[in-house]
Amino acid sequence: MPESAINTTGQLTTAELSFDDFKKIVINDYRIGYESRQASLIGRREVLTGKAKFGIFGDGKEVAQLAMAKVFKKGDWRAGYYRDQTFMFATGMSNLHEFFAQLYAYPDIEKDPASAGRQMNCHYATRFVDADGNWTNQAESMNCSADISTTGGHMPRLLGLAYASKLYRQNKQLEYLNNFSVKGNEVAFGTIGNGSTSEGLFFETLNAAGVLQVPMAISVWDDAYAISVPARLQTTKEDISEILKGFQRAPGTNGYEIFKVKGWDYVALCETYERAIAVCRAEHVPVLIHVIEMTQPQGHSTSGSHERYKSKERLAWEDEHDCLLQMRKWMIASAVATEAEMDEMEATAKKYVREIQRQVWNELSEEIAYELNEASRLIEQLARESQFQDELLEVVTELKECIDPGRKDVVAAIRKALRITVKQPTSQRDVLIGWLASENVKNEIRFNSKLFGDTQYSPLRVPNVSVRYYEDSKYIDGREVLNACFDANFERDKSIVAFGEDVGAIGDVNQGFAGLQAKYGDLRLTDTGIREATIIGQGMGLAMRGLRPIAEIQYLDYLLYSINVLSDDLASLSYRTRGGQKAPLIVRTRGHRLEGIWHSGSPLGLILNSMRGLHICVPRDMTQAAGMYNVLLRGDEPALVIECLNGYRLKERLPANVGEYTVPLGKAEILNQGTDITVISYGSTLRIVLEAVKELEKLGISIEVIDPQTLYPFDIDNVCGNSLKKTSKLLIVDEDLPGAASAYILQRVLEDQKGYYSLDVQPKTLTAKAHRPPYGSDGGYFSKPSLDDIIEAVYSLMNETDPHKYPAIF
Ligand SMILES: Cc1ncc(C[n+]2csc(CCOP(=O)(O)OP(=O)(O)O)c2C)c(N)n1
Ligand SMILES: [Mg+2]
Repeated sequence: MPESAINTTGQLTTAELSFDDFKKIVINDYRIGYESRQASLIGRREVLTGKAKFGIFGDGKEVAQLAMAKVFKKGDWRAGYYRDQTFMFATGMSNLHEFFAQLYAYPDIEKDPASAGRQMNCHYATRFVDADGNWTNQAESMNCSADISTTGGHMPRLLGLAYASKLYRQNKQLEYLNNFSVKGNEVAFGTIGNGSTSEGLFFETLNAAGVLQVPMAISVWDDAYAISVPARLQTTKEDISEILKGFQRAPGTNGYEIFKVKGWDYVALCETYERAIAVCRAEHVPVLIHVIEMTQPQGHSTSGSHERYKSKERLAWEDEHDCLLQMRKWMIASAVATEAEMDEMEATAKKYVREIQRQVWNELSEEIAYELNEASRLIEQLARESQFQDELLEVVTELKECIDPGRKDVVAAIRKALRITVKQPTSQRDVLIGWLASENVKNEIRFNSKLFGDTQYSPLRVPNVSVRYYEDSKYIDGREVLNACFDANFERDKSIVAFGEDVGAIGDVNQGFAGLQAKYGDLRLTDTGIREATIIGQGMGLAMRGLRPIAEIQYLDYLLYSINVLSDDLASLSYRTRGGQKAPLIVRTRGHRLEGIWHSGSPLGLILNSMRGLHICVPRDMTQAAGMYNVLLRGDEPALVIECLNGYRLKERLPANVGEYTVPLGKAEILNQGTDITVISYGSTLRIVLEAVKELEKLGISIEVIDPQTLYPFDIDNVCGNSLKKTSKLLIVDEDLPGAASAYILQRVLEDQKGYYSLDVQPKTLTAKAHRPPYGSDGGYFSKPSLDDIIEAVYSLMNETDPHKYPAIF
């Protein structure tokens, strides 16, 4: 092999490389690969013996990852999947300690910085947000966006990570953000399994990156299987790079550079990655490296054995083409090392990995043993003075007999002891209660914290600024209020960008961004293809790299096409890294009061149930919406803002401080004071509820109308619950399905805010019908809550409490 084939990760230039240096590099590579293999083998055993729950490993994929690591530089990014441990070790973004800590679900960011024990094993992430919420210097580090388990689900994020480099290179106004980019010279590396290229997200990303021409390098690890399903049933022609040939760029066209290389050929892999990444980095051309003939020495995961579905011939072929075996053979044949030297290196590596595995296991076991002993001691003390001594001692015995005990066993034992002694309060029992409370605090941090970043930069901590008007402030179209708000924010903060379908040239279909592309350029306000999932991914990647994106989904109903990215990736990011990563993406869309099955516009139940981890804003008009954008653009947490589609042309007064004033998240507002019934609604239905106020007054009924303004967070100050203390009656008006967003609101008000205790009559929800509304105004009237429905619903609650005063209407 020519020496120049090996990139030296910048330590030496190829010209300087002596054969000895070259040997050292290759031997070091092999050692990393071999240690990684040992980690896979030991990891699987740890699962089979019950110390870990589940194992999925990168065996059979080692050599390609060694080659990929050579061209991965500081400032670069990875968005990949669960096979990449060798790459993570070779780049130094992870190590064996962290590998085992995650396998054992070690709930500690020092031990498992990727997820603090929250993610299954081999789900990688580097931490780029510190404990105070500050960004670390991404240009100075190698960066790994946090993996998710859904295969192919990371591809949209990869697009955004790559797109950030394009903006950093082309938009000179961003040079001040040099903590995030080295002048746009970074590459975003993606990895994906052959089977997962069947996912729509893969193809959507592929096309978008080809259009955008971003420095994105996708490696397809092709082991010819996706669990048991062979390539024949996955991929046309059984060959992903073959069928993607139309993406290959040609003179005068955009497109990709596509490479195909065998996963056991170290030399060819090193050459291929060097060539591929050079063009990707320099020219901002996306590349696809199809790595074929990979294997799975231990099968797919610990869930089953591949002997069930692979033929004897295939298994024999895999044995022979094991990438490390092939690399070893080549090293010996090329005089890089002798067989004896290899044997010795392997024996040392084996021992080394074993030692680390034991060390990590022991550390975790000792922590738990300490807590277990403490709990046992406290329960034993309680037993001494208790009439339930035998039962309590049995709890201790059971606890001590646990094989590989966990924190759940410790806490469960204490809770059981407290149940046993519930009727015998003693001071010792109080000690136990106190100890449990302090353990609960720790366990909450370990297992339940950081759904949101919740740092000093949280949008909930953005200082309040009241809206101001000039005496002669004009009434203008609602969309112009928004437009002025965006204009002021784009002027203030150069890192804000907005993109989506029809967002650029025409300034969105309702003209909120009108004229702004002409003013700020097409790098900041940008049209995209019809590709909702990757619009969100594009925004997520940008937001992770220090930009302030507003990703627009044209209408709320189309949000479904991006819900996997919003739910799996964006909403879980803070939680799954325990605050180690953030993506303050603002998703802008419009909905409500629409007509037509795919334009019905209010699936809030779906949103609330799938996107915990995003703030959900439902402004009733554009003034409120603008105030929310002013908050969100100054905070660092992701949010969805749903504007009222039927509000863009309604007249609103232009605030004097349109880019400054805030509408705080979670602050409900009473829009009409009343005494008889509390009516909670949001978005466009509020206008109808307010119309109903007058009609109801004629009927002698006074309603208190509350707009929560944001559904997450929901009414932090208990405005709704307090209102019920006065009215004792509750109606929720919602144009979502029965039992959807209205059920969420009920839970919040009745349970969290204890509104139940104020009620005189059963609470009521008035919602749309269970089907989607048909097209046409009549269809809307008979499907969504109308003025008449609202009046009658309120009236029937009054009728229920006082039928004499309020006889039934019909
Ligand atoms: C969206 C989604 N569908 C299904 C699964 C279940 N699943 C996990 S791994 C896997 C096979 C993936 O095969 P491939 O992409 O070829 O990667 P490999 O494991 O072979 O490296 C499947 C179906 C999943 N995790 N996510
Ligand atoms: Mg596969």
